[in-house]
Amino acid sequence: MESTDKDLVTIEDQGAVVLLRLNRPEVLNALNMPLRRRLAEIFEGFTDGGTLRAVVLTGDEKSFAAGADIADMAAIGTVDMYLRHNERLWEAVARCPVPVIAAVNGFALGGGMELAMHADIIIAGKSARFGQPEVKVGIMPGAGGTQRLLRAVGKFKAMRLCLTGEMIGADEACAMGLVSQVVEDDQVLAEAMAFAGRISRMPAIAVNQIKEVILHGQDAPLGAAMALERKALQILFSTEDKNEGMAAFLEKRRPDYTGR
Ligand code: CO8
Repeated sequence: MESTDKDLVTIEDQGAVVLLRLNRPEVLNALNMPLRRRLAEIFEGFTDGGTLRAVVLTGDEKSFAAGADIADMAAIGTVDMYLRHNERLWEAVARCPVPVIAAVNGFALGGGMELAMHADIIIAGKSARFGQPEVKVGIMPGAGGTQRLLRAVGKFKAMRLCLTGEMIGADEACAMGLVSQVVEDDQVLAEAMAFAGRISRMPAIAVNQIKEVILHGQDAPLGAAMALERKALQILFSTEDKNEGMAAFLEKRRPDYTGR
């Protein structure tokens, strides 16, 4: 049977957690336009307030994603690149209201590393390889590979990776702040799903507020970011889950959260 754009990302809906797998193994999950459009379409469908609590995004055992599809970019010029409005597709992933966990085995390069950096948590296998090799093909990162990376690891590490295009291993990526946790290669998905499961049992509005405040706060001046944090905390004082969480603690029982 002929594959369609729908097959480029497979979806396992497990209720509270949705698992998305990039599915172009023949090119190490290189991100062509149909795949990125499909990913954006899926992420646009994610809203809070329903049953969804976390998203796990993965590739396969050989590659998370080896970057934007070079064959797809080789022949296009500035106007075509502009008219693609790639930023709109990436924005859909960035705006996901619930935590996104990237489960990375193998290569996370170029646009693939940028996609991983759109996630809130990155869990990597020991053999995973990270890099921004765009400079080696005459371009540069364009979906956060300079800016999200800068914020994650600081100027000097970001410069090293972007200017040389060299790949680094998972342990080094973790040490520099690019990865949340390194596990055995065959444990990556299980660990990411377990992590998503843990988050899904937390009070949902608190989880969403934490994500929002960390992401918006990192780009704001400290005073404004602290005010944002304070306001978000104050909002949580009117949730049912705050009452339930504190009551459960005082009554020495497990909380039963409703997400309200
Ligand atoms: N694009 C297209 N095809 C690719 C890509 C890619 N990024 N990566 C791998 N492939 C293909 C190969 O061409 C090959 O296809 P074929 O079998 O038909 O020859 C197949 O995948 C397997 O790859 P290799 O044979 O090269 O496998 P190796 O294990 O020898 O090497 C590497 C693996 C090191 C990952 C190597 O494939 C490689 O260097 N790939 C390119 C990595 C790269 O440069 N990525 C950055 C691309 S540029 C980018 O991401 C720009 C982002 C800009 C922002 C986003 C806006 C769109």
